[in-house]
Amino acid sequence: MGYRILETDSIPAYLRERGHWDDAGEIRVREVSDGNMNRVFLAASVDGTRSLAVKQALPWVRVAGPSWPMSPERADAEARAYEQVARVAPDKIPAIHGYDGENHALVMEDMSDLEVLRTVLNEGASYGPDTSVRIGEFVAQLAFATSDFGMESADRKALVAASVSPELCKITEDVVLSEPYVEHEHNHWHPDLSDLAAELRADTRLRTEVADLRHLFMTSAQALLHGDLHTGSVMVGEREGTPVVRVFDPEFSFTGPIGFDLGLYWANTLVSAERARALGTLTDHADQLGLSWRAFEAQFRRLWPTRVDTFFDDAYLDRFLRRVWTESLGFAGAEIVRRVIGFAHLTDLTTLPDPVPASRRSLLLGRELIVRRAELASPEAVRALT
Ligand code: SR1
Ligand code: MG
Repeated sequence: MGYRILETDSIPAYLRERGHWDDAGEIRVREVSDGNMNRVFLAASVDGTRSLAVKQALPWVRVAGPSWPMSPERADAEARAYEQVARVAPDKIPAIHGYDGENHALVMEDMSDLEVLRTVLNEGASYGPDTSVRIGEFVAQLAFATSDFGMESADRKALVAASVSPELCKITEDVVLSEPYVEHEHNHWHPDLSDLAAELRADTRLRTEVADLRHLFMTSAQALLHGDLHTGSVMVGEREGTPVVRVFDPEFSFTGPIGFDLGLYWANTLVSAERARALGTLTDHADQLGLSWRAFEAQFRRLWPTRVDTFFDDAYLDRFLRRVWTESLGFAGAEIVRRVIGFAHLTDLTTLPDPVPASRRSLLLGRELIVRRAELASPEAVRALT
C-alpha cells in the first residue's frame, strides 16, 4: 500500500490491520503529539481496559511543517535503538509492540499514566532519589552493550554502519554544535540577552572549543546513543507503589560519543535548577548531575568484568571514564547555550515570569562548562559554578 500519513480516524483500522487489536469494540483515539518531530496517538477501548500508543514519523519536522522536509526513516533509528535497549535495560523504556517500517510507525505501550519529567519539574516537583540514578544506569547499560567493550569487533562495525543517521545528526551538528555561535535564522533570544549572545558569538576561544565538540560528535562512534536525552525524553511516575522511569523518543540515535547522552541530560537538569532557583523552589535539582554520573560510572564499572576484549585493562577504564566525564561537560555546555539563544528553547526558562536572570546564569554556566571542561574534575566542581 505504501507510506500513508495516519490520522485519528484511521488509527483503529490501522491497529486491526497490523494485528494489534483483535476485538471488534469501539477504539477511541486522540492525538497527543508534543515533541518537535512526530505525531503520537493514543488508542483506548471504551472501558479503558486496553490502550496503545502509535507514533508516526512524518516526512517533515512536525513543528515546522512541509517547509522543513525530513525523511520519515528516522523512525527506523528509533526502532533500532529500542531493540538494542530492550536487550539490556527493558525496564527503562516503553514496551514496544511492533514497528511498521513501511509507514514508519511504532506501536507501543501507552504511558499516559506517567508524566514527562520536564512537565513535572516545571510544575514545581523535585527529581526524587531515583530518576537520575536510572538515567545514569540507562546510559551505561546502552553504551557498554553497544561499545567495543560489549560487542565483538565485527558485530560492532555492522552496528555502526546500520546506525548511520545523517539527517538527524546534521540537525544536532547545526542547531547544537554550530548555529548559536554564528549568525543564523534559527537563533533567537530575549532582547535583554543580546549583549551576551553577541559576546558568545565573538568569543573565538569558545568557538574553537565548540568546534572540538562538534568534531567529536561527528567522528567518535563509541556506542549507540539515545541522541536526544533531555528531560522531555523521560517519563516518570509510580506504578503499584514503585517509582517508574522510562526513557523514550530515541529517534536521534546513532553511534556517537557517550558523553553526548550524559551531557544533554545534565544540561537540562542544570537549566531546571536555574528555573527553580529563580522561583525559590530549588530542592534537589543541582544534585542530579552528580547522581547520574555516579550511577553511570558504577554501572559501567559493574559491567567492565564482562568486556569482550580484555586487552582493555583496568587502567584504561579509568582513563576512558575520565574522558567521558570531560566530554559530557562540554556537550552539556553546548546544549545549554543552544537552548537559550539557538533553536528549540526550553519551557523551563521561557515560562518564567522574568526569564532573563535565569537565562543569563544558564548561558554563563554553559560557556564555563565548554571552556573549562578539562579542569572541572568532579560534580562538586561543577556545583561550585552555580
Ligand atoms: C528540528 S528538531 C529540534 C530539536 O528537537 C529535538 O528534540 C532535538 O533536540 C532537536 O535538536
Ligand atoms: Mg524528541
